[in-house]
Amino acid sequence: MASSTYEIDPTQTLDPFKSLKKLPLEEYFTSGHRTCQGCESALVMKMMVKAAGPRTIVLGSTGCMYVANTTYYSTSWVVPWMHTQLGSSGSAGLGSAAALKVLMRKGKMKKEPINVIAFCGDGGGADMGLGGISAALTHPDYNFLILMYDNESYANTDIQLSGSTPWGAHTTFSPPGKVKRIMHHRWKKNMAGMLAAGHPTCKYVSTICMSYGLLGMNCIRKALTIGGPTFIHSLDPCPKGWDYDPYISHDLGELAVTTGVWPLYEVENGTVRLLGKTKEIADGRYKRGPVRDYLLKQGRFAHFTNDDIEYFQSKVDDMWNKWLVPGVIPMAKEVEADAPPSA
Ligand SMILES: Cc1ncc(C[n+]2csc(CCOP(=O)(O)OP(=O)(O)O)c2C)c(N)n1
Ligand code: SF4
Ligand SMILES: [Mg+2]
Repeated sequence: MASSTYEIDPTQTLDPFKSLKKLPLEEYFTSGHRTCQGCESALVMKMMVKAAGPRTIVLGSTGCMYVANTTYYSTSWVVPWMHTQLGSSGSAGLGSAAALKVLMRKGKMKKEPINVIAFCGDGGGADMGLGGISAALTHPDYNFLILMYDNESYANTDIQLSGSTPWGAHTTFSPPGKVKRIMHHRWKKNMAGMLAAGHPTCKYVSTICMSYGLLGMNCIRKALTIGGPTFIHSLDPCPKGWDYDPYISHDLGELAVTTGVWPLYEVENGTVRLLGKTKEIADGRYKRGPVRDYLLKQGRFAHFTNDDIEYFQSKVDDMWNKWLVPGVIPMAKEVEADAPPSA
């Protein structure tokens, strides 16, 4: 695999894990956290750092994955971890990577590959910290990964809607009422696609869902091996915010992918690849399920009528049938029947 740009020896090779049975047994995010039962974001933290290994620094912006994981005098992090301000994952990742590089260049630290992972929630990443992430991804000389764990709300402060909340969802900012049923009219931001399309210096972007854990961990290993800057967007079912029995967290992640709501893909140095079940759907080897199966398992969509479900379905169908690359690039190519001859 490619070495990092630290010019260090030995190079880091985080080869893909071959199977779940061959995963290392060591845990670097362990007991001691207070996330809800069935919290997929906690699982993302655990698998993220298992994929990265012990030579890793994690920087986490405010949100559930800060507050619930670092109760006073206890933490579940085994690797070095630092809190950063809610909108600061971009600057924290870039600054830490730059500091490591300088310390190694000046001989104040042993030269070795050290993974820098800055994580943020959807509120901290897709809304508040978007400018900082965008700026960080324009720096090709530093090695860091920004991972956005997306539970589709500002969960830690009691489920307010974010730019990542799906259309129509019940949140504390969009409670359905008798007069007005749908209180949230905006479509979820296409965060990973936006960052991939807008930042040619970003060497790797992918979407993951830890219901497909091996794939998710291997995307993280690939991002860390490529170096940086890199970005990963993870969709994480959240029993509290999505209002369902924690028992079905894993199933909901699978349904998000198999209904086509959450396409899995990677963009590596400008090349797009659909991944896993998403590729099977695109190739016609797997039939995309109806979004109804995904939506109606969640209390946040319990107020949906058949018309609402049909509208949601039509938007997902558009993504699959009209986008230049399904789930990635929302622009459609215009086919001009009477195109003027070129001059
Ligand atoms: C500048 C700033 N504004 C508001 C807050 C309050 N706050 C703390 S956590 C949080 C929610 C963050 O949402 P998200 O990034 O999606 O993470 P989640 O809680 O969903 O894990 C908010 C609004 C804060 N800490 N800092
Ligand atoms: S509110 Fe959601 S994201 Fe936060 S700890 Fe609970 S399940 Fe996890
Ligand atoms: Mg959130």
